[in-house]
Amino acid sequence: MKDTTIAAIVTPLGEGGIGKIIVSGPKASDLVHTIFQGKSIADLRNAESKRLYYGHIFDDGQRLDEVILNVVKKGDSFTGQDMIEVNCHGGIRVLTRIYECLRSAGAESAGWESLLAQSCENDKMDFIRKEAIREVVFARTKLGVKVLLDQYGGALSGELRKCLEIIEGIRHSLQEGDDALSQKNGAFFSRLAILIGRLLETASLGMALTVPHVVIILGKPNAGKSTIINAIIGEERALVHHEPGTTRDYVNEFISVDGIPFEIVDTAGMRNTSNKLEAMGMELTLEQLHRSDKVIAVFDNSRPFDREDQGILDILNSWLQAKGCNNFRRGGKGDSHAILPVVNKCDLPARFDRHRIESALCQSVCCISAVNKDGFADLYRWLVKEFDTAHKPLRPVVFNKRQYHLLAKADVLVKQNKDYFTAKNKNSESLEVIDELKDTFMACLQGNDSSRRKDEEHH
Ligand SMILES: Nc1nc2c(ncn2[C@@H]2O[C@H](COP(=O)(O)OP(=O)(O)OP(=O)(O)O)[C@@H](O)[C@H]2O)c(=O)[nH]1
Ligand SMILES: [Mg+2]
Repeated sequence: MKDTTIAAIVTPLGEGGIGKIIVSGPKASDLVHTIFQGKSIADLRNAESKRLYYGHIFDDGQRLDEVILNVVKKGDSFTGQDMIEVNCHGGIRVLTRIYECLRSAGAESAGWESLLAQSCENDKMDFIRKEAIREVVFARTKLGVKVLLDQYGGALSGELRKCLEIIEGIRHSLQEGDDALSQKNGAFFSRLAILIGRLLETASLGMALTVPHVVIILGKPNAGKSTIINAIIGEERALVHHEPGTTRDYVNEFISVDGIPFEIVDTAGMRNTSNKLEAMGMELTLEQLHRSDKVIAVFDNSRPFDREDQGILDILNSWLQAKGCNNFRRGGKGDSHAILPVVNKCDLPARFDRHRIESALCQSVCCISAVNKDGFADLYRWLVKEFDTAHKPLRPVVFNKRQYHLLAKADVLVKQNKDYFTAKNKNSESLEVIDELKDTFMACLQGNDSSRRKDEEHH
């Protein structure tokens, strides 16, 4: 890839004032030179770094657009290659025509993320910083942007480097072979364990910022699920009707609570039915439930607990069991993060026995009135209670599964080998463990093929 010159459209393809294509690679100037006529420069290959050049792009003698080029030479550019930004007019036609010209001139077409890959390849940034800046583009909340920019700035990478320094310290004292150092090693190991532990604790926040938790609204027909999603979103998004069985298709929207993004899904009510369309809606509900991280289970205060409500409890029970094997997101803090029982229509006289739900789910219910928009503060508090939502500038935060798994692996290695290292007899196996720890941290910092693939799967 080092010899390739790539061209990437870096502004969204659509209508807008300006469009930008970045050409990056050893032949950037040669390539752009063939299609550019500058006002103040005859040969673009003589251009100075970090300067703007005004001119026109030509295709077969035909003027395509007026442009401003930003020329950045290898030593100054973020990709670590010669780079030319072509700033042209916005709009799909203009941008794609210039892009085609660049390709005909010999540039290889690439997505904007390839520029980040080039930057990583040329050691302009480490893999974690690259992951962070890539995620900034997808961030849905201000908090997400702040936390990710901190990681782009090097907060997490810096912490991992600290861990690597500690590991090298342990290696050094092992190689010295001095027994007095075993105490020192113990202290090193404790410090390492603390650093890793702290990082792992940040993962639930970081991962929820990059991959929003899916929250499903589940309940029997007519419990008020669609009224609830409308109240949360603040607009009449889902159809509300007094007849049970109104919602057939599911409705999903993104919301932000204290800076944490959530995808919230309204579903068809669950009950026994002979209506084919309603049954199909319920199939969709189960599919959505399958991919959910959290459930708002809605019960109707104006009606007694019935078989349909029992049906909801049964579904929740199977869902919890199915989720049990993969509940790291909830950090092992129990299931109170996963299900929120909500009793809706609390503006009406109570005919529902809420204690039944409380004893079945071992959790107190949240009473709301969706039509009056009452009681939602508790619901929002529940959504974010597992997260530390205060932004602490420059705090290292783990923000994807790849990083989480590698750090979890390092955590296990440290915990398993702590006593072994502080014992007096050392042998070559100790050094092997040190090497493995180092490899794990390096993989986290620099990425490797298999972990990259895993990371790319989640988008
Ligand atoms: N009094 C009162 N009525 C409510 C409340 N929430 C919803 N309703 C009414 O309950 C009826 C059903 O509301 P929906 O939001 O359509 O219920 P749903 O759970 O989405 O129903 P399905 O889509 O059929 O499963 C409507 O007539 C709503 O106006 C509430 O808090 N208080
Ligand atoms: Mg509905």
